[in-house]
Amino acid sequence: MPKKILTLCLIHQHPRILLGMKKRGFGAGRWNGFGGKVQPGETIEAAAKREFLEEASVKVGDIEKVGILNFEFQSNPEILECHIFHALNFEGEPAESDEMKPQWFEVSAIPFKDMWPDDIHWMPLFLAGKKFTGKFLFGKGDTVLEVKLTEVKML
Ligand code: 6U4
Repeated sequence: MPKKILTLCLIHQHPRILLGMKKRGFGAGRWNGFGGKVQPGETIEAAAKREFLEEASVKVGDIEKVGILNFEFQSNPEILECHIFHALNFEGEPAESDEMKPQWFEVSAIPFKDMWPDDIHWMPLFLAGKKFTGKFLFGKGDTVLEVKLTEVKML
């Protein structure tokens, strides 16, 4: 089964979180963290930092891996393995790019209805500083058909 490694990196400075509106490509029209595909020869951490810089002009410093989620689609045999990071510090003012329009949200007002439908499941763990692994199966129209989510001590 082919597998694609993706990164997703979020800045959470309580009580706010930085999200970006994806303007094109996979997941366009949804608010999300920042990230993308890991390039050949690149570490997953390096990819997470590169994507944040490309997408929002933000230079993240220390990042911590907090989750690994597999996204599977009924209509496509390719599995997306998404590595989720919490950025502990950063430099620069978030700025719009061709791909993303960044915006700060209060954590009490995260726009889940305009996000990937898995986010509402794992975001509470993320916001609570927990680590997790899991698997989501998507059907037609990105409906969630199956959820497996486990809190873990280490990744
Ligand atoms: P390019 O090559 O830039 O056009 P694109 O197809 O836009 O790539 P890319 O590389 O930006 O995709 O990667 C998709 C991003 O969406 C990654 O940060 C991971 C994230 N993502 C994918 N599925 C997700 C899901 N179910 N839930 C979620 N984020 C997801 O929260």
